[in-house]
This record gives sequence, structure tokens and C-alpha cells, in this order.
Amino acid sequence: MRVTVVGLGYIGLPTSVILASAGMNVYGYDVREEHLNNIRQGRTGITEKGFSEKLKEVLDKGLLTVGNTLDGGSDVYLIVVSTSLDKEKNEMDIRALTEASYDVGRVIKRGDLVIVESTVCVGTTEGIIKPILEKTSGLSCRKDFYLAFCPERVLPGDLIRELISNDRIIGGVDRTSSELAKGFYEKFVQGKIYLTDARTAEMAKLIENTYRAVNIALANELALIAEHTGVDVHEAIRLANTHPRVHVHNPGPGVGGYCLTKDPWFLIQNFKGSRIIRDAMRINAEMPDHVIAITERGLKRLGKMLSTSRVCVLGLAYKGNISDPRESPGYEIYLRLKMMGADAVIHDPLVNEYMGYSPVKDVYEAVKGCDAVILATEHDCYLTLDWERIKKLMNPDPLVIDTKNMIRQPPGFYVKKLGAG
Ligand code: SAJ
Repeated sequence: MRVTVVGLGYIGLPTSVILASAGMNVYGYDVREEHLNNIRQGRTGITEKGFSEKLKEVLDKGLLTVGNTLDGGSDVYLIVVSTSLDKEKNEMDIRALTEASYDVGRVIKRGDLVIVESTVCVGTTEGIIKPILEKTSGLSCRKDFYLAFCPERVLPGDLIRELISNDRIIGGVDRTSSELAKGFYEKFVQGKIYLTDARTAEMAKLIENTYRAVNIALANELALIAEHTGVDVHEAIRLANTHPRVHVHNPGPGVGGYCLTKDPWFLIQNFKGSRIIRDAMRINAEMPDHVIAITERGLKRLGKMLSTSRVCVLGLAYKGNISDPRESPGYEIYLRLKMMGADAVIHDPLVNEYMGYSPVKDVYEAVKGCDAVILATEHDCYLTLDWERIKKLMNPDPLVIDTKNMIRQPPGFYVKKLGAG
């Protein structure tokens, strides 16, 4: 079986590698020539465990080839381009997906199966993608070719394992499409496979990330309440979670990444009556401002002003131990610090560059001459910092803002924990 994967990004490329490792003949298509060259040389920027070795193996064996032209030589076309958020309108931007659909429509033939994995608003597969494929191919969906939506559900940081072991939801535009897609995923997925219709599968994916975003917003609001009432929210949540039906998430400096920041907006795009989801997104988006407020108060208590202080943000990745900085709360904090006139710097050992900014790689270099450090990402390396050395490098009366409940009180620092009164 030959499979074409359209879009070799954070999900598309690892998926291609897994398919090739399962013995399929895989062709990876992407329009970015430089990216393709990097992939051929094994330089992808993806630091997921086991990925680089597997990529090298399938490239060496010729099981995976990549290029920027599409042909009709495959039986299955997997569309995995990213869908983004139009931040002005908080609405789905599917230009990349529609373009990919036109490209695939031009090459598919009778009997082919098209699978969409990109996250979309409910109704997109049948209402937008199917008409494009039919129009450009001149073929009829359900009769000549088959179409299913099967959302990716993998967690950055554990991607390779989850690609294989996670359960999958398949929503075909008809029963045959669902069954054909099931046969395809059964070749490499070890988890259960659930069949439904395309609209339900689209909604299920959006529910998953909305559930998480709303629960994080709850944890963030609990942190604000705890600060107000003089309680340590982490201890209160730990105790509440000993109840068998309570699973409170962790508060933090904001929600980053490419999924939780956009998928809830996709879910409510055509439902203007949303209240909980809309408020949750606002609460999460306001957390960087709250971190700035805590920092400002902490500095004031030490007789300093934010506008004349030097502040180091520890962590540019959007979450711990990964190299992905997209929608990073650390970067949001950095931007706000700059806006307030502070001299700001970011440290991150895993991220190379984001928005033209290259973080400092050596933490002891980064904290030199600082008045405050803000722990924004739970990288393991921050658990073993030499605080005595840091104290000597920072200015007198150093402040630490711990937004991730990572450290105990190091001697000689004024520590302020997000969520602790
Ligand atoms: N975060 C918190 N508190 C928490 C958990 C997370 O503040 O208790 C923050 C993180 O620090 C990060 C953001 O939320 O900034 C998102 O991190 P995450 O680990 O919750 O999720 P992602 O975006 O890395 O991956 C999610 C996953 N979805 C769910 O767990 C429901 C993943 O399985 C999806 O495949 C992925 O989105 C996606 O691609 O949709």
C-alpha cells in the first residue's frame, strides 16, 4: 500500500515515520523546499523520544520519501496540515487545508481513500473538503472515492508512543469510508478504534481540548481565589484530588501550544451563546498579565520598580521538557515585561528561536544582573538549579516568581508562588 501524507509538520512528519515503520510505502508532501531538505538530512527540530532514530531508519530503507509535487500513485491520502486561528476574529483559518484539498483533489482516482486529521470546526469535512475534492477530481464521493475525518490526539512530549497506543475516532462520510479508514489505522494503531460519522468525530476532537482548556481555566481561577484568601492552591488541589471523582488540573502562567489556544474557539465559532468556554479562554489568556502583576508587587515590596528592573523568564517552550515554543506563556510574559519598560531576557536550553528571539542557553549567564526571575516552564533542569550561585549573580534582594510550583524556598530569596496567598 502506498500512502501520501500531505503536510510534514509536528504531526504529519512523525505520522509518516510511524506509517513507514509499519511497512507502508510512504510519500510525504510539503510545499516548503528548505524543510524537505532538512528532513532528508534528518534535521527536523522535532525532539520527541525515538523520533530521529526512526526517521533515519525509514529514510535509509527508502520506505519514506519526501517531495513537493503530488502524484496519483497512492491509495490513501492523509491530510495533516495545520489549521490556525484568526486571532482578530477568533475563528478558524483553513486556507492551508483548503489548498491541500485542492491539491489532493487534482490527483485522486477511483477507489482512493482521503483521510483528514487536521482539527476543524464541525461540518468542515462534509461541507468544505468534500465539495473541493469532488469539484477538482470530477469524481463523486461515496461512489468513486472515500472520505473520513480521523483527528490526531497525540500529546507533544510523548508523541511517538501515543501515535501508536492511543485510541482513535474515525468519522467517515459513510459506512464504507469509515470501514476503509479503520482498515488503514489498524495497520499501526494498537489502541481501540471507534467508528462514527464525520461531524461527531469533528466535535469529539474539539471537546477533548476544550475540556482541558476549561479545566485549566478552573485551576487558574482557583489560584486567584487562593491568593486572595491566603491558601496554597497546590495543597488544596492535591487534597481535593484525593476524592475519587475530582481531577482538578494545575494552574500556571497561561495556556500555550497550538491546540488548547484555538480548538475551543473552533467549537463555539458558530455558537455565539457560549459562556463557560468563552470565559475560560479569557481567564487563561489573562494569566500572563497576572504574573506581571505579582512580579510588580513583589519588586515593589523590595523597594524596586519593574520599569527599572532586569527580569529573566525561565522557559520559552510552551510546556516542560519540549522544544516547542508556539503560543508560549513565557514569551507573552517577556513581551509584557518589555512593554512595561523592564530589561527582559529569556532562558531556555531546548528552544532555538521564536518570533526572531533566541533565548539564552546558559541559565547562569541569563540571570546575571537580574532583580527577578520568573519560572514559566516546568523544564526538569529548573529543579536542580544552584540557587546559591544564582544569588551571587543576581542583584541584591533577588525575587523569584514560581508560576509552576517547582521550587522550595531557596535561602536569601523573596519567593512568590502563583496560587499561594
Ligand atoms: N497546562 C496547564 N495546566 C495543566 C495542564 C496543562 O497550565 O494542568 C498548560 C501547559 O503548560 C501548556 C498548555 O496547557 O501551556 C497545553 O498543554 P497540554 O499538555 O495540556 O496540551 P498540548 O497542547 O501539548 O496537547 C493537547 C493534548 N490534548 C489533551 O490532552 C486533551 C493532546 O492530546 C492533543 O493531541 C493536542 O492538544 C492536539 O494536538 O490537539
